[in-house]
Amino acid sequence: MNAEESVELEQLMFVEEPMDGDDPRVHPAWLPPEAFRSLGARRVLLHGEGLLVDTVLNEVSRACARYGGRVWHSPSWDVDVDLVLALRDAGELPNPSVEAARAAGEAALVELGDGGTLGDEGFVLARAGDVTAVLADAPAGLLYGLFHVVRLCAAAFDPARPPERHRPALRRRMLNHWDNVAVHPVMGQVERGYAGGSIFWQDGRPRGDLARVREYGRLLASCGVNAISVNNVNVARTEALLLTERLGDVAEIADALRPYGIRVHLSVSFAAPVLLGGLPTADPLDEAVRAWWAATTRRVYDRIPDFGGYLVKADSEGQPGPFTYGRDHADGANLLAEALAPHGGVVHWRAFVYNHHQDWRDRSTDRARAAYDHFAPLDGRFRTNVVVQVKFGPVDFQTREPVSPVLAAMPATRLAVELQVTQEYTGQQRHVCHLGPWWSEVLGFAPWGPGGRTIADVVTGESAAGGGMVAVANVGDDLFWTGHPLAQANLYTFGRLAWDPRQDPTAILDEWITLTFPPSATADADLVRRTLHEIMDDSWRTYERYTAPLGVGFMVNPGDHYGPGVDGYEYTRWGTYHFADRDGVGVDRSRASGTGFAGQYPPYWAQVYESPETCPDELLLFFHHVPYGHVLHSGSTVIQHIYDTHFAGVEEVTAMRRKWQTLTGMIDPSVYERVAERLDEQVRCATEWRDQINTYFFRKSGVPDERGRDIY
Ligand code: GCV
Repeated sequence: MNAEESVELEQLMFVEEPMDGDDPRVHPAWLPPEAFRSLGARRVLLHGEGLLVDTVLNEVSRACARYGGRVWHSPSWDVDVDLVLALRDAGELPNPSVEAARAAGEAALVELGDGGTLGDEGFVLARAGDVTAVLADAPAGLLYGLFHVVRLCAAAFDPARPPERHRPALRRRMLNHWDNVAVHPVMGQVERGYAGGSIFWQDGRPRGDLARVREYGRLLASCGVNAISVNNVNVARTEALLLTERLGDVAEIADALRPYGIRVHLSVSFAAPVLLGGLPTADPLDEAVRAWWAATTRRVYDRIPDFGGYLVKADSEGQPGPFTYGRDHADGANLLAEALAPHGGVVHWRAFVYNHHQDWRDRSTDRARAAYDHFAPLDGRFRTNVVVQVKFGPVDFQTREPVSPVLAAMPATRLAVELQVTQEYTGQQRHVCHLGPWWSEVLGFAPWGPGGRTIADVVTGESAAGGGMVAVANVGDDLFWTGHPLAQANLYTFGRLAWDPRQDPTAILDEWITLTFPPSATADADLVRRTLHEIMDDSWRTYERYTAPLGVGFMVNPGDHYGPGVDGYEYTRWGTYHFADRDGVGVDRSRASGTGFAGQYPPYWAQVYESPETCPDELLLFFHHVPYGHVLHSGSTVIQHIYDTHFAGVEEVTAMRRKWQTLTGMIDPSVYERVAERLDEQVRCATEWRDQINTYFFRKSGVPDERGRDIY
């Protein structure tokens, strides 16, 4: 590709009119102008009023201006159109063929049953004659319907397309930003952030680039996210002030995101009544504390009427909480829920509570047990506007963990599952690690046994009254939003799975590829699609292969959590041990001889996990301490499995890099270069993982590799 061609390709892929912030050009992620080509070439009628309808109008107008289509926004127009986007209660349309499409949508709704309602966010898409109709009960439904049309491209206008109704399975689809307002001396501007600074905050102040925040809202709405918290769950002094004197900064973000249907939530400090209110206590049962929260919350709603609610990390890793006052977490959560209830707000109360001052010599304490031990006994005591937010695994976002038993232990509580889009333990956006398959596995897990209700069912709840899905965000002020351009797919996938947790992650990835690398902007669309699937589809399992084996977890460098550090946490206070010795490795969490964690599951899995004979291979070392010669279900021994997977993992990463090289000249050169550079690092780091893990276990066990490969 010559320089001129490369400039042309770049122009195609980047937002042409830069946002009005500092950054002259920001990668458009999965919404490049080209993704709107099919829509933008059509005649579109928009019917309805409201803030989000205006957003739809802007989107359609922008697309039509670029690709030669036309848009009308008025019921009085008697025009022939290809697409009508209409609110159902917005009155009849004068044009007979448009009205026919609308009637087809109404008929489809009746046929699809369920009382013909679409709710706040649903929509129906139907065809009649040459017209496609998208109908919704509320403006947000039209916005989601619009992005559905964008995803479908030409297929949205296929005369044979049958009617379809879409409603989100989960009411709240939320991202948590671990962004600090003031730069933290150790964690920086964004805790566990791998994409530069925060898009909201910089050096103790708002970043002031609301254009970028708006663009972020647009990206999130297009994949279905409808809530975000804007500051770290570790709330320090400056961040605590967002609740009171710096509330205006939060209101500005809320204003920027509102047109995309995204509500803003705030992480608050449980000690706020003391820190900010000057009270002598933050005891949840103290009357003055209750009054302080009620008054403070009222002021929040005066300023931000659609404020979402509070997010709280309490009694965990140094954050204050109800334990200080001899109260439990239901007392703590209910205090805030009571203040939020009159305004329709919700408190997300995290179940990530454990003792982070453990002694590695003492095997009676098991960090994996902690969330269940603290929370399961409280089931039924939380107010209805409390969502208990549970990390998907019992320890901490590892590449492989069993699903948290808390998610099966609190039937009378609204539960949300918390995922980690930011790749703290999964390659820190330097490694390709597409997490969709992992999240799907978690969501599809049936804690009461195969064929029973799944985690997706739990978080959906009856009539979508469950707690929803939450994830820690992975974006920053980086040109590509996520550092690694392919990590954008994790953010997109989270949104789409939160909309419908039963979707196939490979199909979601395919959507992302089509949007991000539109066929019309690529020299060889099939090659690009195929290559991206080959690189990304199985990349989480590849990452698992070259890092910590068989579910043992945490063999990372302490502090930054990047790269191999087999004994990095072995003698620390954090409770994350592997207990490798000359005879074997793994943590005995059985009831019979171990910590008893296996017994926290309902009977089916409690029994499966209890014995090394029945425990699935991939979790063996999470649940059992076994000899290196233990034979897995795969037929391999533990030690040979360690060697084989680590050699295979590096080979796979090397192959990924080779495959990526076949895309030279096919895609935007800046994306190509950024990914190429990161793949070099992934190969380097995976090699380091392989050699350190293999050498460590060879030295411990003395067992040679059956295939005589290099171990140092
Ligand atoms: C925000 C892990 C991370 C911490 C994080 C914590 C949490 O321990 O390493 O940085 O703190 O999880 O989820 O609260």
